[in-house]
Amino acid sequence: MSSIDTEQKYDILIIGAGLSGVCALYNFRKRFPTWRVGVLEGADNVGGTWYCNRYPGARVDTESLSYAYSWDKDLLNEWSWKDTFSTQDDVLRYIQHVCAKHDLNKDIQFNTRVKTGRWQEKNNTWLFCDEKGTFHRTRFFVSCMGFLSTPTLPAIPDIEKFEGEAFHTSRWPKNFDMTRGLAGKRVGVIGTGATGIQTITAVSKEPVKSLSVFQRTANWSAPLRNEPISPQQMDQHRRDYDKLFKLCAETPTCFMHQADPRKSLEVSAEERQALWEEIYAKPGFAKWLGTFSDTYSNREANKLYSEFMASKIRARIHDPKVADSLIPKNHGFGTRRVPLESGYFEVYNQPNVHLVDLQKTPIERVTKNGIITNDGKTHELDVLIYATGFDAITGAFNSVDWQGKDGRPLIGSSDTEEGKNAIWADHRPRTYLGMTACSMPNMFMVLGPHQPFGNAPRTIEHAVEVISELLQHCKDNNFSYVEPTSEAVEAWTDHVVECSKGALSNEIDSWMTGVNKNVKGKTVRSVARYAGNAVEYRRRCAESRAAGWKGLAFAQLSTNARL
Ligand code: NA7
Repeated sequence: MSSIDTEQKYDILIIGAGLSGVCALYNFRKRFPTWRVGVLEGADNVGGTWYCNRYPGARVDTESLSYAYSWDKDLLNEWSWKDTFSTQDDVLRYIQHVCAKHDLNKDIQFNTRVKTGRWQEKNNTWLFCDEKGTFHRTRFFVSCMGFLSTPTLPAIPDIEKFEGEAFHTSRWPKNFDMTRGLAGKRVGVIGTGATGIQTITAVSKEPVKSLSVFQRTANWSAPLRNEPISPQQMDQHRRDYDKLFKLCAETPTCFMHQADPRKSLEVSAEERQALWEEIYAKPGFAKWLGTFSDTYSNREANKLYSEFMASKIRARIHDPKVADSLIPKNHGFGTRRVPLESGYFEVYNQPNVHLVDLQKTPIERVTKNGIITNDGKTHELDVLIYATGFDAITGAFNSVDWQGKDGRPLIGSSDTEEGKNAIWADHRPRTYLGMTACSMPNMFMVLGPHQPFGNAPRTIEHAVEVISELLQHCKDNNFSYVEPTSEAVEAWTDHVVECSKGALSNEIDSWMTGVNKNVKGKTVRSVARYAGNAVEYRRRCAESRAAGWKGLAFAQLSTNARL
């Protein structure tokens, strides 16, 4: 039997069944009832990020209320969030409930990881092959692969030699019994980003013999201030959902927090302090996003706010030397994604917790029973947890072998012949509206590079809506081909770069600026996300649509038959 006989056929194929894929599946199925819509998912269940990241203490630091799908009106009326900021298992339970309620799983093929994607010029289709060798042919495909879904291990010599238990936070072993697995053990955690901070706080509460935290870069972090939501409060919240979603649609990052329009240095020191104290006492990202409007573009303003935050950290740690190590020196507050914490800094007051400041004593190598730092010290460990982050933004794309139009690879390093021809040479995305790319016809991206990141479900819903409209346009006109023009891609990519100018975050290495020293070829900063605000982004998408999808080229196949 040839592959043609066995291949599965779709009109729209979605890759990934996390928050994006579930939203896309529901909406496409509803809008295109006669089309074959399917999803391929590598894991054995839905949930994506919220399925994989089962590490202890995992919690969303966006308000749960604004983390729901706004189109599921019944569920908004029925569903009760337990916490202002939900635990990982509650968010996962929510996604699984949405899928069960709308019978979505029947169109999702689990345990199916895509390995190759080939553009087929002769009939305007994509042909995918999964790890098991099954072929999937589709007219359109929608990437819902997530921008933080490909974990990276640290590039440290000899990590394979460790003989204790070792795992990445986003590959936390299923059914790991925290107490039995950690009690009396010498535990090490590498990484102090949002994940590390949640993990370290949770592990410190277990009866571990010792907890050693290996910190390469200190991160600013501020209190989450989670509270339970009572049934009475939930009743009120349900009545306010429309107002809440409207507010999120008006803010720059779709969160419910707005910057104070004043500039830091326009007000007196007392007024500054008053606002900072007010937002510091609030839950969630208020202290990141609710401060003075110039905090992340004006160096002096950022320095003042960072000093305020540093004083808050110092006040919580007994040992001033440890406090000093925990306060970032080389980047200001808010210029990287701010992890929110619940008692993180107090962890370092415990006698069994040791901070290993890798700025002072870098890791030399891993041994079978621990980590050696360059001061010659061996940190003996039974369990080693890698909270070392992700090959962000382009990582999920990079795990598939692509041949776009004319056989072009999607990602490559420009120091190789093949890489020079790559569509995103040197991991630098070039997109139109963050949803489409040249030489990748009929591909659409949800949470793709150059989209505004922020409150994920809000951004996802908008992207799915735009892609639905675009697919409707293709359907109405019998278009079997859509690709952005190179002019539109150049102009959009230039605009994305332009928007990021002046932002202090742009001067700092982080996953948001495309740097990950554990990934070959990701050492130079790039602009990974749209830093113009989400309102402007939506306006530009609407403008393209109103102008007959300006920036996109369409074509009909001479025989536009079903696949
Ligand atoms: P992050 O924010 O990328 O953090 C990864 C952490 O791991 C960070 O502290 C890194 O230090 C550290 N790291 C990475 N590689 C090494 C090596 N080789 N040696 C020592 N330390 C290392 O990932 P998270 O999972 O915490 O969060 C990702 C996002 O998920 C988060 O922003 C939320 O939006 C959800 P570095 O700072 O690079 O020096």
